[in-house]
Amino acid sequence: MASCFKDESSLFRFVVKEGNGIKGLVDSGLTEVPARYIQPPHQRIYKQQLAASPENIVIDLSELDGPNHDQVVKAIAHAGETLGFFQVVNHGVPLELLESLKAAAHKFFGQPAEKKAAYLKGASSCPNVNYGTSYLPDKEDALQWRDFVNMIYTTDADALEFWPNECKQEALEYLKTSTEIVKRLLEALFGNLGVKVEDSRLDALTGLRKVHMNFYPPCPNPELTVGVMRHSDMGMLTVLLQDGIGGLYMKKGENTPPGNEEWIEVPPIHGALVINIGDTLQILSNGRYISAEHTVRTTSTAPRVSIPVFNAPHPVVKIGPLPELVARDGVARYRELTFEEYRNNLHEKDREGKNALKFATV
Ligand SMILES: O=C(O)CCC(=O)C(=O)O
Repeated sequence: MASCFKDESSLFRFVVKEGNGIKGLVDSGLTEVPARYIQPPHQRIYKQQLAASPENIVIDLSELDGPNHDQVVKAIAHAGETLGFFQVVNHGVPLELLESLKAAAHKFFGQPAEKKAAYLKGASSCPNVNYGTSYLPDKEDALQWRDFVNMIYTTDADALEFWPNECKQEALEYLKTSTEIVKRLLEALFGNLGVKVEDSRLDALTGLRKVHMNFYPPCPNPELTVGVMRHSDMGMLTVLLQDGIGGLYMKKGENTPPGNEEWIEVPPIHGALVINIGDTLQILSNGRYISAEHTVRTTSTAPRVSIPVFNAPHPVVKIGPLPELVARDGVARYRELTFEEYRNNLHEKDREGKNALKFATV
């Protein structure tokens, strides 16, 4: 442990309560990972678990407008059915915006702790902005090696008034341009299933939108820690920008028995965005599309940033398998519940892996 922390509670106060985050911990001259950050072995990924032939599907979204439209839809659907993730290029989000987003994230996290601490839960006077570290540090035995700032979208005016100055313009533009990607992908994914989902329903299913900036400082013992533990995203689709450091891993297949899991590294591709299927889309599609279980490894070399936009239903929106699919499949694999019920279950239980989906499974 860094010499200035005499025990675990002073470390916790410094990192979590005072808002110094892992960034502050690393800046304090840390040479060894504190015990509280050492993950149990089953959370880590070992070389022998890496898929021998990792599939990485990269889709040129501009081709949706051309003669290859049907093939591109098939490729999107295939990725959604088999892996639950893929990358997109020529997606319509300007490349300069992607660069300035990463710079804005570094600017936000590079500030003194007291500036960031203004957005800590409880301290934040800014509705819908939340800065923190790990995931639920009060409840976790082993903490995750990341700091984050989460910005929930309500209106442009609120975003411009309340989101942090260091990143609000970029985050808002990213949210708006990536919304277009989400619409087009959902159209393709539902179209492939032969179902038409009305625009108003799609808006409700993706109406809770958040820009989330993750900052993973370099870690002295990357083999002992994780940046983010294994989980799947709760919503419909996630659009994620990662920098060139690498470290994002997706689990191959859904039902592999423990011990036989294979993980695929999602290689950083300049200008590309990663798309993850979330649990809600798995439920709506009656299991045809699978949400991507993923995790992030840490590295000792340089800080990494990633910026997902989560697109989830409004809390009161009911989620359940689409009736056309239940009729066709002859079975509903999930029960209907509100997104709030689903989300609360996720917060109460261990978030590990895809445990949360069990709550909705019939
Ligand atoms: O950093 C990444 O690449 C993934 C981040 C993530 O999974 C999350 O924020 O939930």
